[in-house]
Amino acid sequence: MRSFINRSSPQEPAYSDITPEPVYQTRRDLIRSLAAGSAGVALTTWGLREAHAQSARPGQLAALASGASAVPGAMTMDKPTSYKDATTYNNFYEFGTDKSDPSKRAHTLITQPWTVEIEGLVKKPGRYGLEDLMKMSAMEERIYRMRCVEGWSMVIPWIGYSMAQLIQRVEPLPGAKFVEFITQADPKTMPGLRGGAIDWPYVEGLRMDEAMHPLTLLAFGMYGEVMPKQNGAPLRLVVPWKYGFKSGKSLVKIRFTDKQPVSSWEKAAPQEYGFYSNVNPLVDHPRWSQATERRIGEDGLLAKKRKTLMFNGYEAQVGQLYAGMDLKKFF
Ligand SMILES: Nc1nc2c(c(=O)[nH]1)N[C@H]1C(S)=C(S)[C@@H](COP(=O)(O)O)O[C@H]1N2
Ligand SMILES: [Mo]
Repeated sequence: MRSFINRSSPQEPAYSDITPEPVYQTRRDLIRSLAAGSAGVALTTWGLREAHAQSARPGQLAALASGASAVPGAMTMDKPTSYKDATTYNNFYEFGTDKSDPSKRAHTLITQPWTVEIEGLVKKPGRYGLEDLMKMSAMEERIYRMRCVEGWSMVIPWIGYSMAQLIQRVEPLPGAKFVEFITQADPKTMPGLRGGAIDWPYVEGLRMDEAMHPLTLLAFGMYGEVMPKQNGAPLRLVVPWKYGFKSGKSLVKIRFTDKQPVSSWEKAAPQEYGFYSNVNPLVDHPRWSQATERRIGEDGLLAKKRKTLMFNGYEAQVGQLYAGMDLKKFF
């Protein structure tokens, strides 16, 4: 196995030792709120959340970065997207295909109680409750660039822990080569399920080494509060070097397999969406270029498009996962 797995060994300093007080406080509030069963309840006022987004400017980020996450690449210096944009411009087809649908309709999602079924090639399969999952590892704040296949991007301060922590706990068997992530599909609370754009439930997949990479995050919150429903409450995947759709929301099942999973988008349009879906400015989508992107919040008349970076700017961290692969073939 790769050496980065050792990074999450138990002798790591406690989160409270390496974390500036405000961030530590935020996490404590988050955990307390979730433990009290009030998932979905905003922990701070709208104004404070905006202040959080505003305060994460480069000067202050340096201080934050040294404490919030020890994972290389986990704290981008880019200015976070406003909370408002991040929670009102969403893709969550279970609630409709319009960007504004999830913020209007996802309130019907029921996140309590919530269990995640772990199954397949793993020593410790079973149903894991949300609280148990939350306590499996110390959480930290990560500020990630996110890039949608449609050509827009955001910068989001997530709260969670590396997916590797969960994977190690459930002990995959040697035959497990891939991990499948499955979203809840409840027609009673998810009106978008009537739409036939994709087969439900929403499925995503990663190769085992991708899932184990420390940047791959199991996220329970963002902007210092529990995950808003439209962003994938109560827990979701976040894979910052891949197009946004690889980051499945509202997960209910995690399956370890020996076969490459077929993701929902691949199934719907295999010529447009491959299994890997790494952010790659050199490989165009069949219907548009992937060379540039529009950063949400910078879309004034004078705003220039940004150049999309290889692996969304995480090449130093993840490039070695794809060494020797033809990325035009494995797109
Ligand atoms: N279950 C589910 N997960 C999903 C989607 C979806 O439609 N359903 N959309 C994906 C896409 S295309 C993107 S760009 C991101 C958007 O995440 P955000 O709304 O938190 O920015 O979620 C991804 N995860
Ligand atoms: Mo997307």
